[in-house]
Amino acid sequence: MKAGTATSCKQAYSLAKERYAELGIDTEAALARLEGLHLSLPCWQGDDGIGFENSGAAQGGGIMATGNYPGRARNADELRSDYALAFSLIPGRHRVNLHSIYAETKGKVGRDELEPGHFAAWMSWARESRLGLDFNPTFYSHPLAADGFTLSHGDPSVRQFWIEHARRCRTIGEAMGRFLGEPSVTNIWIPDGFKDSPVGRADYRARLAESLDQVISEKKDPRFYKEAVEAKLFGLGSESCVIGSHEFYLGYAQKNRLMVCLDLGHFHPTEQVYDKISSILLFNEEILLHVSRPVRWDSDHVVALDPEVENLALEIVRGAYEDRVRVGLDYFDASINRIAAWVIGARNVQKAFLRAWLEPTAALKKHEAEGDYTWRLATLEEAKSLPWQAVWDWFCEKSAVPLGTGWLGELRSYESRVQCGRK
Ligand code: RNT
Ligand code: ZN
Repeated sequence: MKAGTATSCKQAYSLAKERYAELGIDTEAALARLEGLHLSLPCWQGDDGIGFENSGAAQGGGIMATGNYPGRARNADELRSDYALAFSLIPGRHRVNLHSIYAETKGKVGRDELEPGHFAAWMSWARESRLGLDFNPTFYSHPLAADGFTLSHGDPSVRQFWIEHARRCRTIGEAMGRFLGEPSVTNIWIPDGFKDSPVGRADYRARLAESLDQVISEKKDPRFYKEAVEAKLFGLGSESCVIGSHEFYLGYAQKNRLMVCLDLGHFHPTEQVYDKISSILLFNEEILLHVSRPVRWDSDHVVALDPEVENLALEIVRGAYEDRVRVGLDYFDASINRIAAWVIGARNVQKAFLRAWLEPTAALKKHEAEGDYTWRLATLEEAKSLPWQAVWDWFCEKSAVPLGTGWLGELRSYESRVQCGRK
């Protein structure tokens, strides 16, 4: 960056700092909190969710990236290289969210045979790059998931295969956390469901609960391991009934003290996911988020700085839930540069949180409690045009990350040097 830009960025920040101080808001404290926000970036955004398994099974479970932008990562080295560029363009320290199909196995290894060693290169790289790791068993794009059922399957041998897969993934998730010395989150999402209305939904749900009981029966070390279960409203091919519904997993998680994973695309379009947090956290210790942007349906668009995401951040900050919410991103867009998709989405989530930490929450709560809703509305609306962007720019500047769309230059050069050569 040019020296002049750096100076004006600092000056703009000083003015913003004063402006916020007049409202009793400490911008330095907000920046320190932003520094502590570690986002988990989905590996599936880097390669359209295909993975390295080469099982020959078509993509399944309703998971399909659309778009034909060139430069998809085709192997783990390419994916790590792309990730490295993304992390250099996002301020702060973050996490990599892996699925089991990103194992490096040198030859065919079944999902019911996976071991921590198949993720050794990911683990060493994460440690060297000071990144966290999170993990997911993969219950789709596999011949034994082709009929749309896995842990709730009517055939005990199919169920057993998936139970074994999930058990192994828990061991891998724990090994990742142990290797990095902090808890890694393993998240279970299964596609099981019916295109048309089923008659025996209760049987399927009972089988899912039984399978999960077997999956989680082995105790894991909480210093290195956390786990979540992710519900869904509907999917491609499971439009009429999803076995792992929100009620199913909320109950299961509360009974077994697991986290629920709330994906922004997995609820009715008029439901507000942020409104669920303060209820769930009365009864569960933690929540995992899959921040996504559903356009008309669970479309998994790149996260925008939109009201849904702003309200999510505000709700977490207003409830002082920062230590009880893990923030993952979940989308797969193949119509734009895949690295840019990571950068844009992550920076938007960071901006939403920064804006939330710059809100005069205590004063708002006080006036609200006194019934002064006029003050509340006036202040909330004025807060929207406070100079938060100068604080954001300063955060990027301090983190040696390009301001504004400045990162596009580096991205374009990498795209033509590296990504365009991939066929
Ligand atoms: C699918 C879920 C799930 C996946 C990833 C790839 O609807 O959102 O989280 O997106 O596991
Ligand atoms: Zn998700």
